[in-house]
Amino acid sequence: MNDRVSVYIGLGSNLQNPKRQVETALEELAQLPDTSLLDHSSLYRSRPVGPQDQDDFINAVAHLSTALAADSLLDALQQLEQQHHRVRERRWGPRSLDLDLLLYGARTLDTPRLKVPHPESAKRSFVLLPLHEVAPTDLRIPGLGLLQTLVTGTERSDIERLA
Ligand code: A4P
Ligand code: MG
Repeated sequence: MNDRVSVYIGLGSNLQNPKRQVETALEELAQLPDTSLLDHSSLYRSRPVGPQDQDDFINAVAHLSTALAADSLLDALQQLEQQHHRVRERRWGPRSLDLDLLLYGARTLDTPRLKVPHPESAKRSFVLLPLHEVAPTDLRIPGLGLLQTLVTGTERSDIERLA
């Protein structure tokens, strides 16, 4: 058995009952092989980053411990995404769940399939705020700096934590 690695997954949905999508995905992450769900953040409602003609997102971050290699974990995340993409009433419907591998231990990965830390992390309050809820206060994001510092500078007007 490989050593276990501490990983953080960003969850996002803005389609087909987004809250339910995220809550179900958290349960599914807990079932991944050789993996435990250690903790997860609250759910957040956030204004879309990117095209504005779409609904608000529900976002959250999960903290896992896993023995899966990073590419196997990405395979598993993409499988879960596909399960959530099934849109019965509309062919080629848009995606209903996004799972981003934010951090894989303290490692930096840069392959065509996998960039870790997720490159947009530092700019996105919908990543930083839920991550801050579940990560140790001294967490350092490789190449980007201390989470605490990034959180202090983040824009909060477009995001709200749900009860
Ligand atoms: N990939 C590379 N690195 C990673 C990684 N660390 N984790 C590759 C996951 N995937 C990674 O992803 C495209 C490819 O990225 C994958 O095949 C994988 O090999 P995708 O999820 O299929 O495509 P995407 O999500 O449309 O693109 P992208 O660039 O991942 O978009 P983002 O960055 O995920 O942004 N606004 C709010 N408020 N909340 C959101 O959650 N999300 C997005 C999507 C835009 N605006 C948002 C939100
Ligand atoms: Mg993505």
